[in-house]
This record gives sequence, structure tokens and C-alpha cells, in this order.
Amino acid sequence: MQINNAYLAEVYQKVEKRNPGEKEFLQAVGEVLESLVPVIEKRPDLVSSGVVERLVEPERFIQFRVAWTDDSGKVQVNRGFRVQYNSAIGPYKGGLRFHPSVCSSVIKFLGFEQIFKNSLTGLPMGGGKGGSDFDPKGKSDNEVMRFCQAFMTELQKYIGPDTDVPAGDIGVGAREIGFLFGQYKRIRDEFSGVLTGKGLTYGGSLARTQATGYGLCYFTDNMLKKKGDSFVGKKVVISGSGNVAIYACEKATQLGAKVVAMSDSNGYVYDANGINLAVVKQIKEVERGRIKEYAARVPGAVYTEGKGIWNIKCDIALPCATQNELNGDDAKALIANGVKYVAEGANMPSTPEAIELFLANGIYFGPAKAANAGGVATSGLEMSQNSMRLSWTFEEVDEKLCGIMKNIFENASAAAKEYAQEDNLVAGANIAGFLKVAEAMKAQGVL
Ligand code: NDP
Ligand code: 2IT
Repeated sequence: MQINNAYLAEVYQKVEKRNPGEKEFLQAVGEVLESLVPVIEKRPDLVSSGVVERLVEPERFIQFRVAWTDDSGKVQVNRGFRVQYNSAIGPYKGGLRFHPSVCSSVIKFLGFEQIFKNSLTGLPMGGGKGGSDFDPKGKSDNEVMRFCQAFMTELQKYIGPDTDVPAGDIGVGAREIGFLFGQYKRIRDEFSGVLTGKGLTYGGSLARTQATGYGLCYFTDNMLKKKGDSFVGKKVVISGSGNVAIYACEKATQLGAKVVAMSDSNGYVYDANGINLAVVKQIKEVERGRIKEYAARVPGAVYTEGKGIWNIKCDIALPCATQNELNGDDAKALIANGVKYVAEGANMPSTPEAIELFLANGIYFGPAKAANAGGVATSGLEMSQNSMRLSWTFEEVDEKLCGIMKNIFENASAAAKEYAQEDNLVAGANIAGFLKVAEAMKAQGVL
């Protein structure tokens, strides 16, 4: 990382000093500040109004104890978080992650990224994120319910449909959102759009389940079209096999590509015939099983334990699992195998070294905050439907999602063209996302 501007370098040093050892958070802040150099050079007003110093410091950071009882009667204690990062352009908005790796650095990096992503959607949503180091894997439905109820009993003090609207992320899907929503309703005695990603019977939006993965492919399709290219006949590798990965696979396949590999935290499957998504959905969405089982069910598919999915030859790589899952060596392997497009479904899946290699080698790269914004954008559409007390059809939501992803691509490309190089969507997404929030912060005074 190189921040070639004295003011921004100083802001970064202060962030480092205030948040020692928080490596994911510092990585996310460093990348954005690096992109903002050309903007800050043109806009002394943003320096004098202290927008950047204020933006890097969360408005509020909440940490709390979550105590619950497991099926054997033993008391368990987890740590809960919510960062309410920035509310300049709307109520705090962002998912909840339940994963053992959750800590303040991870929550802050995700909340910080969310500010720019939500701004890019064009919808009025501020940035927030939350979660817990609770691991839903291997827990019974009753244990997950008791945990969610205990978690929400504390979280409900800080959220509301016009204040802060959480949703899902890793480890938080339809089941968890249902339990969280029920507990909020019970305590507050109010039926509202306080969470998104809700079930269709109680206020959820059609197409929210599909939105992040579909949106990622719509974004990638815009990248392909820009190069006079398309998904048709392309070989695609997708990491992960959760919500984002599954619906990325579905849409990429619908658009004419062949997805040849998917993974989970244990290993990956390669299927030269193209992934049979019905099998993946049965294993992951119904049985909550491991991707390894795919190879036992689909003739010709091969399972490999461990990392290594990025050694598979492909035209398009879509990392959809977790942060820093694709490092410099992985990027080199992809480039050596002729990859042409990389677009991020996960949040910050590529390390800074990997991104540098992609940009330096002319690989067209779609960064997370632009490419995976379809999920939160559709959450924004769920909020609108809840406020209006009506619901749109799948086709209406999907069409709006497609339009939003096109706008994000065009706005990021335009900002990249003005301040960096047109194909540098990292700079473009950071700058376009930042400018809207910065103008709003400036207009609202020093807060
Ligand atoms: P899920 O919990 O549905 O799936 C996560 C997938 O990633 C699983 O296959 C999981 O494997 C794998 N994974 C998680 N952590 C690790 C790890 N440490 N190492 C290797 N593999 C891992 O989550 P989502 O699909 O919702 O989220 C995936 C990514 O997309 C995250 O980065 C999330 O922040 C991002 N995202 C999600 C959005 C959404 O709407 N859901 C919106 C925008 C971004 P295993 O089961 O073995 O843990
Ligand atoms: O990272 C993300 O954008 C999400 N997990 C979705 C957030 C949301 O509020 O829908």
C-alpha cells in the first residue's frame, strides 16, 4: 500500500495508532485512502471539513455478552458486536456474521466497506455491520434459536427500521433471520422492517435470496460487455458454496457459462461437466452438509481437500467465500492459467498483493464493494416494500437489481476515468462511493 499524500498518510497513521493489530480493518482503510489521493488533491474543501478523519472513525461501536444454554444444559458465552459506522446518507445498514473468526477488526472492516458499497447502490443507506464469534456449524436448530434470542435481546436496544437495519452474512441465513425477527417483535411489540432477508411469509422480498449472486453476475456481465465479450462458453471457478456462491453459479450458468468448481472451508470439487447446482443446493441448503459429498453423488466429479481452487484453469474467477481467501500466489496461478476477469462476491477476498497483480497484468477486476452490492441493494428494495406495505414480483425486483448493478458499473467506470484509469474499478468504486457520502457529511456539518 502506498498513500502518496501527506494528509491521507497522516490520517492512516492515526487509524493505525488507534486500532493496533486490527489487520483486516487497516487493510480496508488503507485501500480506500490510497484510492482517494487524486480526489483529495482536487478537493481542499473535503480536507478542511475533516471528512476523511471523521469517516474512518465509527459513529458508534457496540460490544456485548451473549449468554445462552446449549442442549446439554451447559452455559455458553459468546461475544456480540454491532458497528454503526456512518449514517450520513441513511440509516445504518449491513449484515450480521456468525463465525468463530468474528472479532472487532473483522466487524470494523466490514462496516467500513459497507459505507461505500451502500452509497454505490444509489439507495439511502448508511453503513453498519455486526455479528458474533458464535459458530452455527454443528448446533441444533434449538441451540441456534436460543443463541439468536439471546443475541437479539441485547441488539434490539440499538436498532430499528429507521435507525439501523441488520441482515444476513456468513452463518446468518433465513433460519437465523427468522429467529432474530421473532425475538425483536416479541420484545418491542412491533412488526416492522427492522431486518432484511426475511422469509416471504413475513415481509421478505422476492429475489433477496438470489440477489448477491445474481447481482455479481450482472456486474460481471457489464464488465464482459465492455470488452465485447459475454458469459457464453466461459469456464468459471467459484469459491464457497453458501448463499452468494450458489446464486452466482445459478446465474452464470443461465447466462451460458460453465461453472467447473466450488468449495467450502474444507476443500473443493471439480466437475468438468459443469456443476450440478441441484446437488449443491440439496447438500448445502437442505442438509447443511459438506461440499465433499458432491463427489460421492455426481459421477466424474473430483474432491480435493484443502485450499487450491485457484489452481484450476478458468476464464472468470468469482471468489465468494471470505476475506483474504485469494492471495498473491493464487493470483499468479490464475494469471498463468489465462484468467481474464475476476469479480468479488465475498467481501475483500483478494489480498492487496493479489489485486496489484491483477491490475498490473491487465486482468479486468471487479472489486467487492461494487460487484457484491446487489445483496444490500435488494435489502434496500425490501425496506422500500416494507415501508409501502406492499410487495413487488420477482421480475420487478430482479429488473431493478439488474439496473442498479449497471449503474454501479457505469458510475465506478466514470469515476475511474476521471481520477485514475477507466478500467481501474478499485479506484472507481472507492471514489464514487466516497464522494456521495463526503458531500452529505460536509452538508450536515461537523458531527
Ligand atoms: P454463507 O455462510 O452462506 O457461505 C459462506 C461460504 O464461504 C461457505 O461455503 C463457507 O464454507 C465459506 N467460508 C466461510 N468462511 C470461510 C473461511 N474462513 N475459509 C474458507 N471458506 C470459508 O455466507 P454468504 O454466502 O452469505 O457470504 C459469503 C461472502 O459473501 C462473505 O464474504 C460475505 O461477507 C459476502 N457477502 C454476502 C452477502 C449476502 O447477501 N449474503 C452480500 C455481500 C457480500 P464453510 O461452510 O465450510 O464455512
Ligand atoms: O456484505 C453485505 O453487503 C451483506 N452481507 C448484505 C447486507 C444487507 O444489509 O443486506
